[in-house]
Amino acid sequence: MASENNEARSEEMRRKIALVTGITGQDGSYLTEFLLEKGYEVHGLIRRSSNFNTQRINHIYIDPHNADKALMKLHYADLSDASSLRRWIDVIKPDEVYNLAAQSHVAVSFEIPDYTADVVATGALRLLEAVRSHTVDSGRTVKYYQAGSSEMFGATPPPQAETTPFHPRSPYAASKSLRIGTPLTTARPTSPRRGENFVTRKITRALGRIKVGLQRKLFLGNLQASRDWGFAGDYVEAMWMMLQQDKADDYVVATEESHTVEEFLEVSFGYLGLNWKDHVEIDKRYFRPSEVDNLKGDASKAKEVLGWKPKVGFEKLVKMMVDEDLALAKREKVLVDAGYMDAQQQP
Ligand code: G4F
Repeated sequence: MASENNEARSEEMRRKIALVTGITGQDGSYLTEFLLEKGYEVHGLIRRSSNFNTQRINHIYIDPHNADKALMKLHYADLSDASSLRRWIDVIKPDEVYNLAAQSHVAVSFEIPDYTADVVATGALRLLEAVRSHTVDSGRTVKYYQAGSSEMFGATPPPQAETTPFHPRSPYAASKSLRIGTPLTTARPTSPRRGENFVTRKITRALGRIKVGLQRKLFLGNLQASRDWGFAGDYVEAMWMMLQQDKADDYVVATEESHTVEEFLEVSFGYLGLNWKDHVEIDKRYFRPSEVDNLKGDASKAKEVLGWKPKVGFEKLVKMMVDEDLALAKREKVLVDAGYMDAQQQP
């Protein structure tokens, strides 16, 4: 009896272990910071690439030789490789698995639809099967989080809630819409760590460079698309909250405000005292074969059940991104002026 109690106590005191796919991405990096703060040991699966792709997590990386402090550990694996997924789950024995990995660019998914479906849809299935077979063989319980996407709602008019029918408009959205019995979360996170070819970051990155004189023009596509953009740092908290529930379920995570790309331009350029119309040109290449016009989430369930709410609103988010990208452009300018870096050939 005493030893059973001791075992239960040491289980309670043990660090929780999380496995994160897509750890090098925007959401993966914020989630890892959040989980480390909560005292987790975090394992990330990374894809092999000839260039290092760990820029977003370098600031929290501690060399594994420093064993006591290195609580984030990275392993090579791939959502297209089932055996690597099963192997790492057996080795790591996670309490929680967060599947954030994806070929996540909607426009690119029209160019590489097979690959997108393989990683996003079949990849999720492979990971889930690895988790399922691990739990069957080991008798352990593993909680699993699957990142959905507001793109799944596609052409269905807003507001979009958990019961809203899916109407995907791209290979990416169709791949995310594969339902395999897993609860999903649908959100649209952005931040200063957003990839530079998504519209919000493309705008703030160019704006910083325009402000310091490294660029004059910015080429964009459809400015009337409207999106419910929220801060990725807020959204990862909702992911964690979902896995602390006893029952798995679907949640829409959203700010419940929608803004057009044009509004994003107005707020961001206005913040630096510039008029976007002096710099933005429309390039048909950036229009999509089929567009999602208006996304605006209804997050009442996440608010009620999880007690979650966003802390960063639209204007604050835009300004946060502009501040970071202005600082980045200023550093770039110093290097260019000193001859340590080539000025990118921007119009
Ligand atoms: O920034 P976007 O490329 O992101 P999109 O398509 O909304 O998808 C992102 O959010 C989804 C929901 O969370 C994720 F599932 C997905 O993985 C990704 O993270 O485009 C936003 C809107 C689109 O309507 C697009 O047509 O901006 C419009 N847009 C206008 N000009 C542009 C551009 N998009 C990009 N990427 N580049 C442009 O020049």
